[in-house]
Amino acid sequence: MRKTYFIADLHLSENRPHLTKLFCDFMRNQAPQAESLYILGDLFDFWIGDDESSPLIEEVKAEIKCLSQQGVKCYFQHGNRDFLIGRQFAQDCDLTLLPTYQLIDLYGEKILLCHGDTLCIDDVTYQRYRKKVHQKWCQWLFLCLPLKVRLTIAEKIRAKSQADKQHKSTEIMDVNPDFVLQTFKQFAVKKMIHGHTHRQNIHQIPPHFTRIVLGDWGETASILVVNEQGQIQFLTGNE
Ligand code: LP5
Ligand code: MN
Repeated sequence: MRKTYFIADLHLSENRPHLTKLFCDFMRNQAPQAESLYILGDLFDFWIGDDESSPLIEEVKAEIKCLSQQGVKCYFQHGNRDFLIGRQFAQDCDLTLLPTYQLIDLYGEKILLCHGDTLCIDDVTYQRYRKKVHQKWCQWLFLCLPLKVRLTIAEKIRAKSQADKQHKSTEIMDVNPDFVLQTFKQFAVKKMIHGHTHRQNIHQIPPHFTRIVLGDWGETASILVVNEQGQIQFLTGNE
């Protein structure tokens, strides 16, 4: 049966090699059964430019390229940690980059895809920061800096973010329900899939909306499967 996989928030890094193993296992054993794979952001723990290379980065690129070559169409939407993934990375592994909001036709059903951070509008300090780092000139300037300097800046941002998060409530760091409703209406859809909040769930929202939240990867993988009959299932990678 035809099916499509969705994943997000793997946060791959050299510090957590078991995540890379989970990813490689998924890409080799499960992903080839799908017709498309959507990665909805935060594949990497952070990304400071396509010119960075490491054994982890090369391994991930090779896995995606190998999957693409098997005929599985691979798509990527930026997360708040890897929004600097660019055309070079995508080209290196035959990945199609998607905009912040993407509508897809999934077996006859219109679905909205996004990372999820843009739905968290109550997190005012984050949204203010996001607006700044999404400015083209700011990104261009950052990418002109030597890798070592970029890494230092990224570490500073990560530390500040960690510190700030201690003072934010879980509600503030979740999606804003009114804004979610507004987004459903704006895109004229009844179903959306996103990640970011790490709160894997399927929310039925009256009168007829469905918000599917992808889980993050940790002890196990978190994979959403939708088949051609519209059946939805979460897998952990151990199936
Ligand atoms: O990802 P998570 O869940 O930990 O936190 C997010 C929000 N934090 C972030 C920051 C990322 O974690 C780290 C990104 C590293 C990017 C590397 C490249 C950067 C280049 C930029 C140049 C163009 O996204 C967090 C949310 C949380 O999700 C829940 O939604 O709350 O947001 C914050 O905590 C943001 C802070 O409130 C504000 C941060 C201001 C940082 C300013 C740093 C200044 C230092 C500059 C040094 C030169
Ligand atoms: Mn995120």
